[in-house]
Amino acid sequence: SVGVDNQKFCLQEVLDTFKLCLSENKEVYLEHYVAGWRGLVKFLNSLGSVFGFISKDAVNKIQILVTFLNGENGSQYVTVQSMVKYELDNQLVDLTKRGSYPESGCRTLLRLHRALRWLELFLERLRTSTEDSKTSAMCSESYNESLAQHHPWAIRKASGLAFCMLPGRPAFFEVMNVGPPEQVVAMLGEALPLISEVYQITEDLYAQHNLLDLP
Ligand code: 1PZ
Repeated sequence: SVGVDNQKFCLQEVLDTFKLCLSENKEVYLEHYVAGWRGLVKFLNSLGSVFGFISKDAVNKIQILVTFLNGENGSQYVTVQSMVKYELDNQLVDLTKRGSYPESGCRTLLRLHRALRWLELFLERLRTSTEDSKTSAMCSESYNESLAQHHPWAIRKASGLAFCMLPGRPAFFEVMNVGPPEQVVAMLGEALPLISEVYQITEDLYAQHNLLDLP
């Protein structure tokens, strides 16, 4: 029910979407990957408008991928594996500098993939946090260990300011709408291995094809 607006938001449903991402032979379904991100963006929006510049970029990237999925070559975009093969075989990716394909599926998904690493680190910190832990600190530590390495100074600065506006841990757990803190912790403990697996499979695929630094 991700994306159904007349229903109360629940982060568990969003994280469950990542369960659907993996096929039997461990390929990543783009449709569910994108649905997972849609749900996360919805969650981000519910935290306040200061995160608008972040969700705007995520929405833009989601939209690029959805357009490929629904386009005439949509059948090539069913999984991340088939997308990579199709775009590389047909030279649809700018490999070293921006050129004719500034919005390839491969480079667009790579941005979300890097953000998924941030999510993994952040949720793990959240899971093991205590009542007096600061969400802003957990968020910026996770960011510095992941996405920040790919962002220029201005974006790092803006992100740092936005993190300061995050609600405290109790309010943050409330917005997740999962239940009491123990239940949040249990839910995260279940969701995280799946998110890690989706991340690792994508990471290995991109590494194997030398795509981890796409412009
Ligand atoms: C709960 C707090 C949310 C914190 C989210 C942490 C991520 C901060 C990311 C800041 C992104 C700033 C806006 C745009 C950045 C783009 O330049 C880059 C690179 O794309 P390019 O310019 O090469 O096209 N975009 C990204 O790195 C993708 C960022 C997606 C972030 C999605 C966050 C979803 C958060 C879910 C919250 C549970």
